[in-house]
Amino acid sequence: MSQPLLIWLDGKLVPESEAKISVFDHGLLYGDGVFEGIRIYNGRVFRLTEHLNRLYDCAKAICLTIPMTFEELEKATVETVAANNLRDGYIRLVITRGVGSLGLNPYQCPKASVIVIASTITLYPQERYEKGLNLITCGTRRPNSAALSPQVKSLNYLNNIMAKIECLQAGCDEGIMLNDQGYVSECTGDNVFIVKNGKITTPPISAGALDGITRRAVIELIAELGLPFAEQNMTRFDVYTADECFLTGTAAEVIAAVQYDRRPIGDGKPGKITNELITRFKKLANSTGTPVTYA
Ligand code: PXG
Repeated sequence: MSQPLLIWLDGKLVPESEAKISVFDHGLLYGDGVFEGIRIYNGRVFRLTEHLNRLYDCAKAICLTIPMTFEELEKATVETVAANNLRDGYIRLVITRGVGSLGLNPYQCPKASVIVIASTITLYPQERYEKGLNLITCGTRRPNSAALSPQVKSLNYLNNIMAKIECLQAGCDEGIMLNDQGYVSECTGDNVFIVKNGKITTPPISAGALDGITRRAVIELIAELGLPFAEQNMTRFDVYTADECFLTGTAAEVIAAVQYDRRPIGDGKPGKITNELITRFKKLANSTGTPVTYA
């Protein structure tokens, strides 16, 4: 049996069996809160500052005060990783609106709750990292930014979950979500890139894609390689006719997609540029980041 996890909950590390929140927490009642997913590679937290910046921005956008300073939360995150002795793993930061009365009013919730879970995550089977993913087009669309900004990593992921159900019911691994105009936006928890005639393209953030931190890292790697790149609107046709396709995300990392709506992408195998970026991303992830001091 592995050791029970130690969870950071409102200022204390507690065993997972004691890490409980109230049924009156608005995070549960209304999905009112924000979260982050962060990876630990080789004893270092990858792009911690960027993840925390995004978390604080998302909290600000929904008028949620995180009851800890940036530095305190940074310290709590690294301490939780160390307490669980994780060299490689996955951190879930969750900020809930906190306990309040029944009724939407968030101002009835005096204090937000802070949860830090350090554990592991496996998004796709290992075989898929070698052979690539099968994608479909999801009927469920990304929300219009006038309804809810797709930049907010909120605790309300129902539209992504509905899209994921569509993928799984179709016997596929993942799916492309379109925006309300019908342009490709992203996948259910990953950003999407295509390669055509040596040029790499990804939808702009304005297409409803999350400003993914793995996406940013991969864009930096593309620049280092000196490859042609553009953020531009793309349609399903562009993906059908691409030479290569790959997805990026903290949980997914960098992974090839080889089939889309039952059509092979390129020759149906992970492409050369995709494989190069996967190798370079692994190198970057394993050699940079905030070091964790273990006991
Ligand atoms: N798009 C969406 C909608 C996301 O939720 C990404 C893209 C990739 O962003 P990063 O910054 O991670 O490169 C995400 C983040 C999961 C899971 O369990 C997925 C994410 C976060 C947490 C959990 O599938 N994806």
